[in-house]
Amino acid sequence: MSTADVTLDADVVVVGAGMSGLYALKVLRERGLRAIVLEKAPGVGGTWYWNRYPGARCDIPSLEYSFGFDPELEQEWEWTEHFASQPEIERYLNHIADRYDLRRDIRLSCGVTAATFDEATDTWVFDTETGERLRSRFAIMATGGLSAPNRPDWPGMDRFEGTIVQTSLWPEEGVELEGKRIGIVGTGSSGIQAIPEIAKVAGHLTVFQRTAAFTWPSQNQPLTEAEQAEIKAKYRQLREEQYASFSGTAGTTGAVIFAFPTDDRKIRESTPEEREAALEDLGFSACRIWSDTATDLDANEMAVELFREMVRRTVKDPATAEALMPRGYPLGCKRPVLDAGYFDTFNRDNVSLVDLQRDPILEVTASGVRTAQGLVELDVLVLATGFDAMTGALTRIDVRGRGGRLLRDDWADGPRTYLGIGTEGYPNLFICVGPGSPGVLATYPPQIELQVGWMAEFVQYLVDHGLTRAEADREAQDTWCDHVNQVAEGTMFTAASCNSWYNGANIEGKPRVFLPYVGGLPVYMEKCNEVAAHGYEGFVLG
Ligand code: N01
Repeated sequence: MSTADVTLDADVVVVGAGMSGLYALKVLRERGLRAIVLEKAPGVGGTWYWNRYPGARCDIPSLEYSFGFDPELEQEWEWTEHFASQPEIERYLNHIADRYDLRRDIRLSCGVTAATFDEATDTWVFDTETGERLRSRFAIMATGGLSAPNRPDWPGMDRFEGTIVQTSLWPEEGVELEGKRIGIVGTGSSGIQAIPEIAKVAGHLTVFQRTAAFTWPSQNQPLTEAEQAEIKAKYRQLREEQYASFSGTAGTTGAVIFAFPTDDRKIRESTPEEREAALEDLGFSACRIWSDTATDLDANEMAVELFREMVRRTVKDPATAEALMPRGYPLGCKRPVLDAGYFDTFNRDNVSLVDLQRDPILEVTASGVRTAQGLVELDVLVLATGFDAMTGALTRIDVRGRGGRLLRDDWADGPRTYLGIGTEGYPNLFICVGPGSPGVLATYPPQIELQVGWMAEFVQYLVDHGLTRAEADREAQDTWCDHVNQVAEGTMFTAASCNSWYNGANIEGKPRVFLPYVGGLPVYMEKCNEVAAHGYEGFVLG
């Protein structure tokens, strides 16, 4: 079959109907390209479909965690809080699906199991859970950075007679929590958001903590009409600030007092009185104002001590407070967490903490979780144990490229990408917010508009030029990967003591590779635009 004769279901199959997938469909369609979205979930929204656990909410101000592509949409949509809750964001994404008539090209409950590149025709063939098979010229993998759940495998899990539920797969019909004996494992963003909410309804809540976290009070508030109107009046300016900002965030609408260094105050040169004054003024944020903590581990440890002091002052039981104090890794190596009364929750009579570093989980039994110190009887076990981040959603699909090579094998020692978008050996396949792009380090909606917009333009360029194949060049890919590593070097992200999902350390056996591009969104897009301006330099076109 010649490449011209092949019958295509679409020019582009987009895998995933989260923010990236919805936006991809919209922009591809506007360019006259036929796109079909395949989505595993029965609803749109991606992460905001699956993560509907109590307390789920975004940690980016709502007026910024939203799309800027249509001023009318921006003006008509009303956010009710500074930090939007999961139901509100899910409603927003459903609104987008309806407002732009996207649903007719989205197939729900249609998870992709395999994607195979057919070299004879330069097309991708997709196999789905429904048995449906689709063929397209291009593949856009909008599979998400934090969408492949990490499920621990303790002995006896299948024997548990209660309910086991993951925060990242929370059922639409909810989970009966009222008055129950509940255990929760995991104290990252998901666990820290869920714990105060679950504690309010649980008979008893046991928190199983492996690593104490850094978390700051979000100080979330309802968004007043006046506040919202003020932002909306200057929305264009705000968006431009977002696109030009390192992290895609202008920081103008947050209720949180997120202190960052404003001058050159060094904690190493500070007096105890100055540090105490910072604690009194800024509370948990007192550790964040110093200019020397990002690169100097001793300075960092002094700042961590301020954080620990706040835990000591907040949590009444000294042993619990001690266990909740982060140790052994630097401030700034993990994604900061925002909470609503997290540490105060441990002052409740119905909440207790198990420090897994002293008292590890041995097994799950029919009636609960057994640690070295005994059995904790439970009705519900909640797993807030995170994700196989940035690569898991792709490597869990059988993605086969040229010569039948398997992406999962090619990435066994860590992902290799060009610009986080293309990967050598897999022509015509483009990855959204992938490893080697700012991904999880930059606010998704503005980043998606820029990156997915760039992809759509690339696809159109290929179609307009009658090109049927575009593949990342090996050398360009190597140079990009070296650059990604180089930029991360020397930051707290790559400190030897930093075990995080940013570097794969949270998943047993996953190679330790720092995954996102830490050079910032504007520098990244400048590079992408330069590549485009030079005829998509670094991609082999044919
Ligand atoms: O996942 P995590 P998350 N036994 O990996 C523990 C975004 N997000 O879902 O630190 C015992 O951060 C693990 O322990 P340790 C946000 O970007 C955003 O909470 O590996 N414990 C850790 O405590 C965030 O960073 C929002 O030692 C085990 C926890 O589980 C990212 O998603 C809300 C274990 C996992 O924490 C991931 O957050 C939610 C085991 N076998 C998520 N395995 C907002 O917008 C894992 N753990 C606010």
